[in-house]
Amino acid sequence: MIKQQVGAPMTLVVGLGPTGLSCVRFLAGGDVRLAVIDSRDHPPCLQQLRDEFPDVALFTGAFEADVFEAAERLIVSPGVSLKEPLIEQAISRGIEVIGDVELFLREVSVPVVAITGSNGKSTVTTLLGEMAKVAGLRAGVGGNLGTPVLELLDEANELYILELSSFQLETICSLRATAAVILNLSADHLDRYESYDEYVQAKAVIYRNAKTAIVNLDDSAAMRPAKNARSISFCMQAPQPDQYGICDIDGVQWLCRGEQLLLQTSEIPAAGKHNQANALAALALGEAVGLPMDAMLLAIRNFRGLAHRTWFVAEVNHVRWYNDSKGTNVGASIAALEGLDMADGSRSILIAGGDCKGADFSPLAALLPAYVRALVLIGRDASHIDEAVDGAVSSVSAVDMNDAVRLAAGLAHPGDRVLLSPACASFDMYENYMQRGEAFMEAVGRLA
Ligand code: UMA
Ligand code: ADP
Repeated sequence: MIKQQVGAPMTLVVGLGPTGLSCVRFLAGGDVRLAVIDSRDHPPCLQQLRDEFPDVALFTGAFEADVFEAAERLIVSPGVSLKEPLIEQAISRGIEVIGDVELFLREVSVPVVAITGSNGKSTVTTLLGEMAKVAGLRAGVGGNLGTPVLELLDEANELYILELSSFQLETICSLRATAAVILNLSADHLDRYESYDEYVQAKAVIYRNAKTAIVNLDDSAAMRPAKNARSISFCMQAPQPDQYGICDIDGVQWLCRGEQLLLQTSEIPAAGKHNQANALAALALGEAVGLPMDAMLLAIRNFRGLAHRTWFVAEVNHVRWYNDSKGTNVGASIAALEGLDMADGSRSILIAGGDCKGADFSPLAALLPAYVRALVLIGRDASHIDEAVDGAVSSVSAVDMNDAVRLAAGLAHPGDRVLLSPACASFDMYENYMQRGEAFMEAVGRLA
């Protein structure tokens, strides 16, 4: 535990992960006195702070009341809940409590695209970034995707494309997005929110003051644009004029805008129907910021999707293996199962389980008999899934990923898919979803 003198009033950066460090880098050198606090004993960016800012006061190991009481402003990282008692007390004292995205928004005058939703955020953010690149626009792309927004600041940027989590949306007040979208809504982070409605309310902030709201017509919960905003809609059916959707022409499926046929769905390299929805959302966002259609369509044709998201790994003995380790909530795993379904009688073996974040698995359990031949359970909260499934499909438990892959290989029939889409976070077994996905792909590699 590191403790220093609290001293005179200061701006307190709460959290010393990449976000906290980006805030210190941004604020240091200005006329504010800075301090940093993190409840972890060894926060990830401790050494960088020490090296770059040896004079900034640092408190680690616990949140101490006297440090918060000395603060005249808090910059709170997304991993820290605003319901932390000392943060609640600061809010009731009336001091400013904001996050890194708010600091960023106060600096930026070029258009900002803001992307949230329970699933598909990283995919749509990256795809829109590719569209901008093909169109010759210089865009800063990041946020919850990985690069903290303050690290994107560059006067040469003509556009910012930001993935924003519900946590980040809780600490902003200056967002006036040129285009904003809530891609979809399904339960997540119920270990941090008291109710699903509270989580939805956090997301709804993204449409506030948006110039154009992009609306998913298939997700009634996600349709909450501000009353006066211009909107562009998308859906997975034949669209109305000025909407994006999917048309069936003589058995061939097309992405279209109204009656204008844009691209056959078979030309989209990213696997699964949910990636067709992601392409439609990106097209609508791109239109709202004036990207040319040709550039957007070329980017879709060249975009294979992101690693660990319904990512085709290999075909072994006529069974196709998919890594969807980023399927970390129930909605994502449902989309992956539905999205990969071939409607040809083949089935999926689903590998699921991990850290469940307080999730209710009943919507997934209800769907399993339609898509899943058998379930292979991994991780700490496997029993929660097993209880929800209650024998509706057969399930086996695996001790680790190698065991899960071995069991799944034994259960699959020729023509089936094996899908790692855990519907859970990875932190009980791995450092992150990437490490989990790599472990899966290595185990599949050994099979092959
Ligand atoms: N933590 C503490 N004590 C502290 C501060 C943090 O225990 O004092 C813990 C938190 O509980 C959390 C972890 O440390 O689990 C990281 O928190 P952080 O605020 O330091 O986060 P960063 O490492 O800066 O990363 C954050 C986002 N993380 C979270 O929102 C938890 C990253 O999203 C994001 O890429 C990064 O900022 C840049 O914007 C990750 C994420 O998991 C990918 N996001 C969630 C999701 O996508 O579901 C919302
Ligand atoms: P996020 O950044 O919101 O977590 P990603 O683009 O990383 O979203 O995708 C995470 C997972 O969400 C994917 O692995 C897939 O299972 C699921 N997914 C992707 N796009 C969609 C969508 N449009 N609707 C529902 N689920 C999706």
